Amino acid sequence: MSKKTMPKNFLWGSASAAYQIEGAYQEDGKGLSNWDEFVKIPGKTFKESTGEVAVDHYHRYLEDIALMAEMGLQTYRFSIAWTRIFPKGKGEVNEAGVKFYEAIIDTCVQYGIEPMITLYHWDIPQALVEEYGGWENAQVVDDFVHYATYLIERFKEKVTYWITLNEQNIFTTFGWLTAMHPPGKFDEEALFYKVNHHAFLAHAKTVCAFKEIHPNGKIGASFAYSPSYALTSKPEDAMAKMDFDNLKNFWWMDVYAYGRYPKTAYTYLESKGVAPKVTQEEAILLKKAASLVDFMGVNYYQTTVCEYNPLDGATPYAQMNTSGKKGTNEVTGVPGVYKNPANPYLETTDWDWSIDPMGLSYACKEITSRYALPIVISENGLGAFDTLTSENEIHDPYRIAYLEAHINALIDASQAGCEIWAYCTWSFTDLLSWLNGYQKRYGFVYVDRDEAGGTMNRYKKDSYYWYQDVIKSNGGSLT
Ligand code: GCO
Repeated sequence: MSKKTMPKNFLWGSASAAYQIEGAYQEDGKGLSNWDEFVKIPGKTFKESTGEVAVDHYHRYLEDIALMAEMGLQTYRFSIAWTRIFPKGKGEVNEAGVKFYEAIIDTCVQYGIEPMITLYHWDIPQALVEEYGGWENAQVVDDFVHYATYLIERFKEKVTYWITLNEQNIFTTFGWLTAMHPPGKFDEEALFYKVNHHAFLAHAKTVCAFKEIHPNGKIGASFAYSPSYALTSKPEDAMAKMDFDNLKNFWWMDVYAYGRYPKTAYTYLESKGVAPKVTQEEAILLKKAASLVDFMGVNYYQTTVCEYNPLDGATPYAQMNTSGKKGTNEVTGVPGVYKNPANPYLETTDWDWSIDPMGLSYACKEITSRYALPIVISENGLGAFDTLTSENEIHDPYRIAYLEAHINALIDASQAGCEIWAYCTWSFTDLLSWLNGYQKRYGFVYVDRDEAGGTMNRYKKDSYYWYQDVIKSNGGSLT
């Protein structure tokens, strides 16, 4: 048995997102979001699955949080649906929506679970998309800040940890480059960088306002960080890795932590005519927010391999494997810069995501030495097919093995000097996978439902009891 544990105040948690769990998509005054509309387009999601009912958390949150408490969970990260608070994105507050989240927060607090709020997990009010194009228009910045500051004011007494944007790199890549998420645009590179610039400004203004309203609170963004490795020691591959990092990782993390874009990536994008314009006032705002941010939120799932890409046509904006059939991923890359082949040393999930526990340690060390910021692992987990036995049990040794290896890597990073505040697994209950329906399961708690529906009954998986021991022993129970 390992004697290695995490520091005393460390928080063991789990995470979710509103659209993926709540359902009740038109209840109690909720407005429609971009996702409520997008899933209606045939062929966009697995078997046309939607979050209209999701796993019915809206009506079962008491049961779900009681399960968290019984497990001993120390923090619960969840997102707020903007459309429940401001159904049209701005204007009148929908008190029923606020009350729903207040009840979640109060229930967590009563059980001694630290609530952690994500302000934006991809569901922008459709009204703002129709009025001015949503994230494509700079108007979104003030509407977002208005929504965010309303919630910070309202919940500042009860909630310490706040995340501005979840995986800005993913929702913008899928929204404007690969057409897999709303608004479903393909290869709109200039727009992609513009949208990101607006998102950075919304994040930055929120961080600055937060520090005025809630000086003792902690705030950061959650980035989907996929550290990169060079395929070989060929200098061309090393350069491909560096260019990839600047374009695909530091482009976001440098703005959150330093308040500026990486220079060489910016110059390259400028030469292509797609770099975002940055005014002097914006540059000051981004710098100020970077000096105030408390932590780097990291969603960690996998690492990426980089290889030099002569102009031989790797698909710049490849579609992801959404079939759950291994080996169907396309190779992505930017001709002349890099491409991302599979890692010959790593196993993959059924959805072709590489499994790399050491990559989590790598991610933490890179952030610590590059930014000297504390880290919140806001997501990490394994999407897999699970089976409910006739005794209503779920044996998921693969999930336990995955999490155990990743937590061991996290402890290594902590002992190497990284300041890690929390670890949230993805996810607590099974939930809707945006593109993969209900078949791709991440939870400690199995939900009896598939694309056609189900009883919605909850069943504890083997991993539920396993994580309970991990929490109780602060990591000391790991082998
Ligand atoms: C999926 C994804 C998501 C994300 C999460 C990102 O299968 O749909 O894995 O569940 O991990 O929403 O923040």
